[in-house]
Amino acid sequence: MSPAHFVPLSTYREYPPDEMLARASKWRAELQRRRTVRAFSDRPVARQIIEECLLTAGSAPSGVNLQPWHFVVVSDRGIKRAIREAAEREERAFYRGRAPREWHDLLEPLGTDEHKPYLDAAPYLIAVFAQTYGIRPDGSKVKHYYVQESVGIAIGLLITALHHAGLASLTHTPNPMGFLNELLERPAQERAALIVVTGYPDPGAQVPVIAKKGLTEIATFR
Ligand code: IYR
Repeated sequence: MSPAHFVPLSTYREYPPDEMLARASKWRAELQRRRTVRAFSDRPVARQIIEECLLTAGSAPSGVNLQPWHFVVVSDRGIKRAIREAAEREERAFYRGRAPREWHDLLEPLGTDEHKPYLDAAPYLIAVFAQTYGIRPDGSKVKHYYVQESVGIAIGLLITALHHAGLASLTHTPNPMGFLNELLERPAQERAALIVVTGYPDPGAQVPVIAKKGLTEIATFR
């Protein structure tokens, strides 16, 4: 184990309180424009933009900084098609019976179904894998801590970065997702968390009318 090594915090920036509030409000408005999109254009997007957003995601805090994630960026048409076919197979079973009634009813207003054309239309599918443990160069295992929390935070940063860059995204969760390990050749210690579909929205994209909870519903101040 290497000893702790510290340097001064040089990246922090303080703003006057009124500027802080203005920044917080502006950022809220910016992020409240983000919508989950389910209709994508096939317009290409430069890979470098995705790379920048992935590095943002990779800056997320994680349990003992073990960074228990791996992102597989799929732009290959054949692999996208294979993912679509496998996802639609699972989704068909889900929508035609596997989904409990209650879940089915909740999905109704979102208008989702077993058809996932965006999986081969969008220029990028980013499959996010959570590493339940790591492997040292000598082959021994390293336990990872707070894997789901860490990966969830990284995904949050990823969709924020994509939105900020001007791309639309969809956090897609085919159920179950085991097929992704096989198609994307990921090892057994990795579990697919979800697929982030990203690109330009289809010009005719529509989104469901939904509401977000207000502050008093989501927060308590004591
Ligand atoms: N995986 C399905 C169903 C679905 C589940 C949840 I939770 C959603 O928020 C939306 C959809 C699908 O992608 O259609």
